[in-house]
Amino acid sequence: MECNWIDRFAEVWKQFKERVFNSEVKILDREEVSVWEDLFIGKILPHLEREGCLVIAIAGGTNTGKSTITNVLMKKEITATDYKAAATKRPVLIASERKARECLNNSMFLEFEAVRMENKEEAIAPSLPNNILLVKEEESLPDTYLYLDTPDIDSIAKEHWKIAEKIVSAGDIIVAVISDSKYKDDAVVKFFRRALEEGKIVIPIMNKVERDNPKYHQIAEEQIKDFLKEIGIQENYPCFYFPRWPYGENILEKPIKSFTDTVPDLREYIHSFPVQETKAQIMKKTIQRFEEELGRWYQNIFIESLNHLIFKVRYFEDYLENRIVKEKFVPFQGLRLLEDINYELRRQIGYFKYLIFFPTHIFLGHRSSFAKVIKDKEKTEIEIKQKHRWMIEECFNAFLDCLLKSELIAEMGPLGEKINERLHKLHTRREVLLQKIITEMEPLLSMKLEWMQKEIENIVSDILSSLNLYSLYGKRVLSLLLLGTGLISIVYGMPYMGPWVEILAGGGILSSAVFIDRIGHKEFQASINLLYEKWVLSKQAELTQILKAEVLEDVFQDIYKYIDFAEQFEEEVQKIFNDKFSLLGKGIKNLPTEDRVNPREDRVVEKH
Ligand SMILES: Nc1nc2c(ncn2[C@@H]2O[C@H](COP(=O)(O)OP(=O)(O)OP(=O)(O)O)[C@@H](O)[C@H]2O)c(=O)[nH]1
Ligand SMILES: [Mg+2]
Repeated sequence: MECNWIDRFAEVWKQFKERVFNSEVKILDREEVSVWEDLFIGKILPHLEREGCLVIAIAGGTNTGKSTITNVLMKKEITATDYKAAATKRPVLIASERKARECLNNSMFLEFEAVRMENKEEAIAPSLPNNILLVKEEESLPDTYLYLDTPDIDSIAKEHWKIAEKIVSAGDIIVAVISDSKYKDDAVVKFFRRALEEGKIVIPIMNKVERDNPKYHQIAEEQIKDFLKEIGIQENYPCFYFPRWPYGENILEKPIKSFTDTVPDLREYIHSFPVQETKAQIMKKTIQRFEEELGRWYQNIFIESLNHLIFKVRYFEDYLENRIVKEKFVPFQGLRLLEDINYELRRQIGYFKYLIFFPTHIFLGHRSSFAKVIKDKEKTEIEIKQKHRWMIEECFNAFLDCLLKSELIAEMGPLGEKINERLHKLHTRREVLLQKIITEMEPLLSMKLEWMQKEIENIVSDILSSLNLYSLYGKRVLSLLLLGTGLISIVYGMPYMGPWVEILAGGGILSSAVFIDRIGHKEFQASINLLYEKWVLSKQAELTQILKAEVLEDVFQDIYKYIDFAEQFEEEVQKIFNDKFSLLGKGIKNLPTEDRVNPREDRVVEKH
């Protein structure tokens, strides 16, 4: 069998599980995972490492006689029986010396901790931990058959269900011990139906059949057929029965007969299954079932919940960026920076060149706002600082309020409660945190006027290095030619034209020159606006980043961590299973942001 993927998946799953289930916040449900995990850890993994052996699990409802039947099969009083319900508390493995040793080395039943059973009463002792598997050596058994006495599957003690499920996942042949009072119980029927779906061989045995009365024998046969129908077996199938022997009688040597004489005693029947073929056949079905269950969980639960969390996180990130920072934080508001950029531009290009480029714009916006405030530099700087602080505070408060009131968080159940707890903690230190955010943001803003001046110089250098001035030169040459032609036509006249026509034509050509000049300037200005806008956006992005790191990543830390782990897991799983199963169709969605968080179209520049 090709097993490479199994080992790789085991490693990837182990890592993911350790990270996710050890975390305080529960995002994935263990119960939902166990549907395929029991099969994987309980059956597929341990099978890989060793040559075939069949595990025969004796299972059934409370008090039906599972332990008694186990003992009869072994012809020895190995496991304790009791008249009380739910007596067997922990599973008991009975195996040859070699297999018992393997099991005690904890390499066969990975979900259990195997311990040697010193005396049979241990199986009914209530104090042992849930994950204990009691191991009893039995020299009469060959290495190829291992027997398991199990706790009841319909117990009042809930931990028994889980144990029994795990044990049945680990089993190959399940002996279904039923009694006349329990053979159609819902839990019992469901349990064996699932065992069949997993490809196990189910052998039913009706226990405590009244002896010496053919009528009861017949009733038992009908009941067992009914049971078979309930669990989904229609055809003729070997069924067994065991009489209700009187107390005190030695029943250990008694045969467990089938209803038809063609099938031997249960012990012989079990040992007649060819080990390798039976194992391979069961394994194939188990893997198939594992694939189905893993696929179902992966698609419907894992990917769904991951997408859901990513959506929520992105919702808040977008809200912070587009609804809060972009609306409330406009760096150096009131300083008319765009004009300063134009002023600086003219300085860097040189007035003469600028005059050539844009003759009609030479007098626009020619005074720097820095130059205007330079007289009262200190006061202005304090004002700028204060204004920025207010803007940052406003963003911080708005974001915190948005989180505190968010219905999206309230909808998240226990995870939402944890987030709210963190939010309230953050709320109590909001002053300190705000100060921290301001301190982080201020150096990024060039708060001093001369720093700002430097920044503007840099923006202008960027503009000049990125602009295509040649196209401007082209336009300029054209507009100058037109200008010249217009002037010549007015001053010197045009051949064969009257004076009025000359003035009109000359005026028209001059207007075209101005028109081209205006278009040139407009395009030029648009590029400046764009670069300026980029600069504003980069400052806003810096504030968004700080607020995200200090607020969102703190209160949503569990979700961020989980998404990180889950995405790594998802990537690995994709790699492992891509060619193997068609279970990973959907993947993580590239989630569109909702309308309510659509970035606003109104550009920041227009506010200036
Ligand atoms: N007389 C008689 N009693 C039986 C027979 N089989 C089981 N019992 C009794 O039924 C009771 C329960 O038997 P167990 O073998 O402990 O049943 P179990 O299914 O293992 O029960 P739990 O472990 O509690 O779920 C015990 O008191 C047994 O002695 C039988 O063939 N004849
Ligand atoms: Mg028992």
